[in-house]
Amino acid sequence: MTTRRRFTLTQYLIEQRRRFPSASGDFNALLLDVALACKAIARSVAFGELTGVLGNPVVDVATSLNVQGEEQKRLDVISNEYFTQMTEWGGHLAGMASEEMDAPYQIPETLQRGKYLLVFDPLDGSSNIDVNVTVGSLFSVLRAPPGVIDSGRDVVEADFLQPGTQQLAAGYALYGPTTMLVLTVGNGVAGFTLDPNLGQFMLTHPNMTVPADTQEFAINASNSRFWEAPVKRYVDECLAGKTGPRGKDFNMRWIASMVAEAHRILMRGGVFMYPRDTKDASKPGRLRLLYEANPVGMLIEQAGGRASTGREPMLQVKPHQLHQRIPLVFGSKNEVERIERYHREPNAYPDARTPLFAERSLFRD
Ligand code: AFP
Repeated sequence: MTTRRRFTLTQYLIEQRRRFPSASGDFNALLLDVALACKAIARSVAFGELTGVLGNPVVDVATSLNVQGEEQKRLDVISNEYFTQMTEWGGHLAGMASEEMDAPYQIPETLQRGKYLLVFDPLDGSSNIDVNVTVGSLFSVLRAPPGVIDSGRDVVEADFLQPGTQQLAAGYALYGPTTMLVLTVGNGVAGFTLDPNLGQFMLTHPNMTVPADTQEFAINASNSRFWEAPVKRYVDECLAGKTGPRGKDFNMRWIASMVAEAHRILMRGGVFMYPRDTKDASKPGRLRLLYEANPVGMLIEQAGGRASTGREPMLQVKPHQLHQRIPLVFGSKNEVERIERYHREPNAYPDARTPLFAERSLFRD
């Protein structure tokens, strides 16, 4: 059997770099450092409890709550350290920001600073770690503002507050039955599978695209009583299946690891919703804009899908805070556009609770 020659991540990046003849190679080197961090995290995830990284931090960890006020699992902390340690020394970064760090991370003054910003969620889906369900890492590369590059000054929060359209690259690592890296550098989406024997990410999915239609939706249905009318309308119509206005049956999934949901949608279509709800008025959504919604948004749109807040395209949102949350809907283009349309017609839903459409009877009860 002739073994099919596969591209490595390095070869793919070199191919992509041909579009920029004057490129220095810094961008590719940064992405390879990110890939190394993901390989290190994959190893820690794979060893799990064998190395005692699961469960909550031991009491000697100074702060076991992250900026979101959520319990930090030890693997969250380790994953964050892998990202900073593997990428800070290469001289490509002006600074970093992470879900696990309150303030932007400064490149040590002993190291050279570069022209890019790295934004990441080192371990997404961490509530699944202890039950051995797929988790992932998310990352996004931005260009540092000119003032930062020219002066070499420390980065500040404002440097990161760029809309998703400004992303130069975005991707995720998926720590599942296989470890994968899915990446866009602005020219489509490519998927790589980690070859454990080589320790290399091999190109296995060269041109990932999201089907425009689907019969599969993902949402945490336990929040349904908090949803806004357009989301309730959309989900009710999916649940009505063939008997309802959609005229076809739908399937539902909820893994509670957005990276895993995003990968399923990239592979076979679907729609993911974590909408604004009334559960906690202080939170306009659960997902974070800069290091979850934007990288996934870039990947999905590069693959021909659509990413939205439900009311506006995700990548056009102007961030106002490093850790801000945002309502998130992404996936098959035609489904996301339908959900957006429902948000433009909030009163169009013939909801049984609305007196106008309540059950009518000739005989008043
Ligand atoms: P954790 O990283 O805290 O587990 O959150 C994961 C996540 O941000 C996203 O990956 C999931 O889709 C979503 O939260 C799950 O939220 P629920 O636990 O409310 O279903």
